[in-house]
Amino acid sequence: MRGMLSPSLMCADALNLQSELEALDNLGVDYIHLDFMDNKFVPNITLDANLIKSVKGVLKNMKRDIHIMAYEPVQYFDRMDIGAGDIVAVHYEACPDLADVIAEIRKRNASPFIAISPDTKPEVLLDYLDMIDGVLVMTVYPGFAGRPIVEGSLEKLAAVRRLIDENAPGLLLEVDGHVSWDLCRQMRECGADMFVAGSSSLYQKGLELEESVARMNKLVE
Ligand code: S6P
Ligand code: MG
Repeated sequence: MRGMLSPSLMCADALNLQSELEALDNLGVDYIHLDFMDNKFVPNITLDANLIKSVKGVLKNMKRDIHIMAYEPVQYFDRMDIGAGDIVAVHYEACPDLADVIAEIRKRNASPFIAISPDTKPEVLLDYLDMIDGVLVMTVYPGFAGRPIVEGSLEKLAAVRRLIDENAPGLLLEVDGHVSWDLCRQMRECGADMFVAGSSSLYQKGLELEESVARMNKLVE
């Protein structure tokens, strides 16, 4: 499978979100990465649930890739209008009732992913692999853009890929955090399928979106 981009909307120009979304959609980008935070699981707030819902009305081909960094995520699902075509990643560390949360995502015909923070071991995924469609590996500590990659993240990405291939082949592997121009090819070689592009690549100042999307597609192809 070719590598797919998921540009992070929290890194785009906040005053021009609609035109940013339309531009990405017209360039054939597969996903738009939508970060939701509750200021509890992580010490920050970014995109709000109503905005995440509104994004749906603008997209033609691009799909929503919703990354929920919050406790008790189910309470937000209706407000985000989660449904068919959406990826919804919820954090292992935030959900003691993970199997129930995954079932709620399935009930809405969306695709459940489990997100794991840098300090969480890949083996925790084993109990859930048959319930999900993918894994999101955080290679920075969640909460903010522009953070440095956590040491050992490439090895961890490769370990998650092996775990998937041995136990549930076909699941998607998404990498989120410092997916830079320098690192994205190595992340691809470690087995990532989806690449969250933020301030380390597509949203660096002064770059032209069309050229940057083409460049990144080439690096992760
Ligand atoms: C961070 C969030 C991420 C960021 C992304 C930004 O908590 O989940 O999706 O938006 O990491 O990219 P970068 O290149 O600035 O790390
Ligand atoms: Mg994210």
